[in-house]
Amino acid sequence: MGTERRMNTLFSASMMCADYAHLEREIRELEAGGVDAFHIDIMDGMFVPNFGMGLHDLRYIRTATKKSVEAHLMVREPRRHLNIFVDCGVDVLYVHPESECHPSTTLQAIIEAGVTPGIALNPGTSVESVLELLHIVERVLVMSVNPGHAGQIYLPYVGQKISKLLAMKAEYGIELFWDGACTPDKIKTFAPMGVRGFVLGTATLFGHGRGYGEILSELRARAPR
Ligand code: S6P
Ligand code: MG
Repeated sequence: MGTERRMNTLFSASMMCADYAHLEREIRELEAGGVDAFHIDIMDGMFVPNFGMGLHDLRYIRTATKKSVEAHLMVREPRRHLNIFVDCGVDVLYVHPESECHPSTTLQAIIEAGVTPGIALNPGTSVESVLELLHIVERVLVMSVNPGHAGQIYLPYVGQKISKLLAMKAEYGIELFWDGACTPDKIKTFAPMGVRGFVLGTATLFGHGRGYGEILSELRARAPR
């Protein structure tokens, strides 16, 4: 890892945590604060026990920003609905391998649609169980909380999986992203080790009574630029 080119760290805003009374203002302030991407959590109440953001939210955010928009699909059989998300103009699609009988077919469809393919790994999903998929994805989103809710506590055993993936990322040509309970101390530790990006929710970005620019500047000061 020491010899590889250092890449700037990417920060995504988990829009499920935004203030919906002022969504446009939130988007403007996040952009002005220097956020790199907007993270949209889509849930179906089946794959995870919750309902996240809706298509109206996604379409609005897509039209309101030129920054990258990533959809994290926590739904059963996402291949059935891929066209909807592709038509929304998302830049990145994350799917959970366990949500499909044939996740490689789904990932291939994402690639053919011209969208960046990613897999999201639940805390209980091993690297070994998705090894073949690492050949075809560009991104791996490691979840350090069980999927479905913001504001959860970091599950420490996920750190071993991150370390394992960091050691494999050059061989497979993948970039690692982290979703769930991303605190400043985790970012400070793992960004220099090679985790490319972090999804920021309540742990760091939202609801702290501080400007997004101030928070993001502090994070960037601790991460590769
Ligand atoms: C969880 C979802 C995440 C959360 C994010 C919230 O199912 O995929 O993207 O929205 O983790 O961040 P935090 O800091 O509240 O855990
Ligand atoms: Mg997410």
